[in-house]
Amino acid sequence: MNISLIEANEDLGVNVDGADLGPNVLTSHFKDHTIYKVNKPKVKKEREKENLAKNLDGVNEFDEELYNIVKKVKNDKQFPLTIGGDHTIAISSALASISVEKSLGIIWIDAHGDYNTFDTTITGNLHGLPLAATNGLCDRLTSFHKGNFYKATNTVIVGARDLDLKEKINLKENNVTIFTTAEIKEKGVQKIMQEAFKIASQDTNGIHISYDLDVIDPIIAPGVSVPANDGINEEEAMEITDFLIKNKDKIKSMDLVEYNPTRDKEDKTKNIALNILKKVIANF
Ligand SMILES: [Mn+2]
Repeated sequence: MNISLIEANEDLGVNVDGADLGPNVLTSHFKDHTIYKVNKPKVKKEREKENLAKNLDGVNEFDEELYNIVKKVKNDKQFPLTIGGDHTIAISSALASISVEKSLGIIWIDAHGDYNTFDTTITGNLHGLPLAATNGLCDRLTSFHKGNFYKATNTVIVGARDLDLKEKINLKENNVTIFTTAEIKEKGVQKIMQEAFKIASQDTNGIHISYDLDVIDPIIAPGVSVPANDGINEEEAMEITDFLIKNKDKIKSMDLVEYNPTRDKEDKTKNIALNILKKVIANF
């Protein structure tokens, strides 16, 4: 299938700067592909501790523009591969895809749950909310979206190991499936991904994949904004990628997010991200 790359140059969802600089570094290696760009609005980043919806207007302005581009790519019968950026960019890439496909499941490959709501967030950094937003639990982040949301019962997190207390309650109450990093180590990538695909595709028209680089261990991929120790290794990251390729018929859209070049060491994270992208672009 023809892939369109979309640079989601955004870091307003997180306190740490620099995730907006990642996409362009990565897409510069794929210049013979169609590349769209969405840049973050020129606003001053809100950082006040007591503000529990930091940069809400900026994130919304950005996401609405990205939503329209991903929708256009889908309607042009191209495959949207959105490259972030902090993970708030997936609110719009995922919802744009389901607005065209009508019914989809979602697999969120991430060390974090990203399943806080405005009622449970402790930091007010909005990149802790996007998965809940795709499930329709954060109205203030999805006003541009008309149509179905992702059902929690078709929502799967793969690689979780750093969940907030109240976020855990949200996940449990909504029946989101979680596969931890420990379960990947114990059962292997194949088994976990097979199970994840089964749950996400149950009674849907396909799957949106959102791949956060912080699922990988920060010793080998330090270039992310919020690293979490004891992650998956490079082999496992590539095994996940190979699984996606083998099952590409079910996949309707994908993100690769959170590469932060200002945090990287010796281009380690960049090289892993490029290997994932090269494989996906060559094989989808
Ligand atoms: Mn994330």
